[in-house]
Amino acid sequence: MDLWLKEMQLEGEGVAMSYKIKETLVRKKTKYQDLAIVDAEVFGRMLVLDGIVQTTIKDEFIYHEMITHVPLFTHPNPKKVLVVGGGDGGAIREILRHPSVEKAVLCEIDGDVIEECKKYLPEISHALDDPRCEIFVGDGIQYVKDHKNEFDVIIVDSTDPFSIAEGLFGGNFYKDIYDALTEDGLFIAQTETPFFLPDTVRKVFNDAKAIFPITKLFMAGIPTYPGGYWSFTIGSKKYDPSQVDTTKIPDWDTKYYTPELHKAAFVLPKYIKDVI
Ligand code: AG3
Repeated sequence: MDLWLKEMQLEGEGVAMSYKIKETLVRKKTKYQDLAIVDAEVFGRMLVLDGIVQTTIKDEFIYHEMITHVPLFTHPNPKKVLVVGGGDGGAIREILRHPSVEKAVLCEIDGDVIEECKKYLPEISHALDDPRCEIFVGDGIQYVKDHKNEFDVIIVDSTDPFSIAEGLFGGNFYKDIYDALTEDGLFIAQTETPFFLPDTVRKVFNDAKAIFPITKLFMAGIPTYPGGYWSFTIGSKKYDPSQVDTTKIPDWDTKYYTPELHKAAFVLPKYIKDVI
């Protein structure tokens, strides 16, 4: 019997994506959500929260490289970085490749995500054990409110804007993020699919724009996310992420990010320019 995971990519609106599954490694109800780690035929092990694929062994490099290296190579000397969400540890792994980073704090609301990813997705989560990584299990909104003028870069690696992640999208949270950043800091958030959710992308972008002097959106192609083409929004106090000096960025052993692509990712198709 074949086992398939069917993700409703657009709840109630008739779009789904299916993956043939070889094995279910863990499935449980945590305090906050339904958590599964499964082994899929094509994408390898994947983390699934409330039925939504969050990250997979095969394509995680795209999301994690872009959500970290774009902001961290925009800031000239990022020392202290905060990740809100991101309990799988993929963003932390990429952040800690930056030699200037002294401390990377992970604030994840669901401790079970961290524990299960440590157990079943070590390729993604291994940097969570690095001494420069500090883990805080708790509410990101409260954590950001409690820390002022402290982080050079804040990365919002959240689930979709429903349920526990709803408060991580929008003006109130971005205002607290602004205050938690140092005077030349910047933040980045994963901001969904402009193709399927134009209103969400528009609102989030404009909320950030009302608070940050420089606000930019870039795109990356991610096969397991709805529409296959995903947006990220950066709000920055001083440095323009789309105007980096690419000659100053080292050519690392990455699989998606390159200095050239850093700039190119901000060149948007017309329908997306029209969304924001
Ligand atoms: N964070 C989830 C991105 C949103 C995915 N949404 C979706 N597939 N509908 C990724 C976690 C990786 N650290």
